[in-house]
Amino acid sequence: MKDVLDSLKKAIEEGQAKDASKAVQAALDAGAEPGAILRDVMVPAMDEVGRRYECGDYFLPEMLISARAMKQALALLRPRLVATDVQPAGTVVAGTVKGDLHDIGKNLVCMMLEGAGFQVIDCGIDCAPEKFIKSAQDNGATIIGMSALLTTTMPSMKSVVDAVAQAGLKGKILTMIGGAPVTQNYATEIGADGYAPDAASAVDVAKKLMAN
Ligand code: B1M
Repeated sequence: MKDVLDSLKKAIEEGQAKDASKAVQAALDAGAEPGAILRDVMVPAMDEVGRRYECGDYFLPEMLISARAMKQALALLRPRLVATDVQPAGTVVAGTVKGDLHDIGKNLVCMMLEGAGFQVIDCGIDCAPEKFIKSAQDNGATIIGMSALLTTTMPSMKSVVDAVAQAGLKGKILTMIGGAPVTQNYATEIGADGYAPDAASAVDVAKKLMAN
């Protein structure tokens, strides 16, 4: 099993999409738990890609092909992470904020929420405040979940929180934020209702918000 997981990590780091998918399938066939494959192998592989980019070993194209390998491998895990027979726990509109194109973390959060029985409306990437709000209103959502991976796009989260208040929806539509540079302090500072550091805790936070 260790060989398979090592080859999965290497395939994502090196952007070998076919090898990554084969390795995920092999790991699943060998009985590996989908959440553990994700947490212990695939997410650390993307962290390594970020580290290589930061120190100049990788450039944008390498990051892109690693992201493509990650996405294809994730597609194989998706059916195992998303339950189908759970009562709807609430509706969440989720998206990556304006100016930001990173969507792997956001997609994972969507999958985990769906797996926990939430109906998830995915607004995609580069999502403007009006789009978040319109989608929440159109779909009767209780929570807007925002993801940002860039320090430069974090302020877009405040724009959404402010737009919810300006639309007179504060308390009716709750806001929840996450993403690598985002912190609980930042959530408190901008008046977001919730913050989660990872996809698994995003489910706990969404459940807490629904219970309030
Ligand atoms: Co970009 N990028 N990138 N990138 N990229 C980072 C984020 C960076 C940290 C790399 C680095 O320098 N080490 C850096 C940001 C620096 C900063 O702002 N502090 C960076 C940069 C600089 C850039 C560009 C500006 C590069 C350039 O053009 N010169 C550019 C910006 C484009 C834009 O958005 N406008 C850019 C572009 C890209 C690609 C397109 C090539 C690609 C994204 C492809 C895609 O997503 N489809 C990419 C990638 C792949 C990365 C890294 C390597 C990996 C991100 C990732 O997918 N991580 C990243 C380095 C890193 O993060 N280590 C990097 C795996 C994912 C599972 O984790 O998204 O953190 P993450 O999600 C986690 C949690 O954060 C949390 O749960 C998830 C799962 O546990 N979470 C939430 C996320 N959203 C949440 C929402 C919630 C709750 C929890 O509630 C709603």
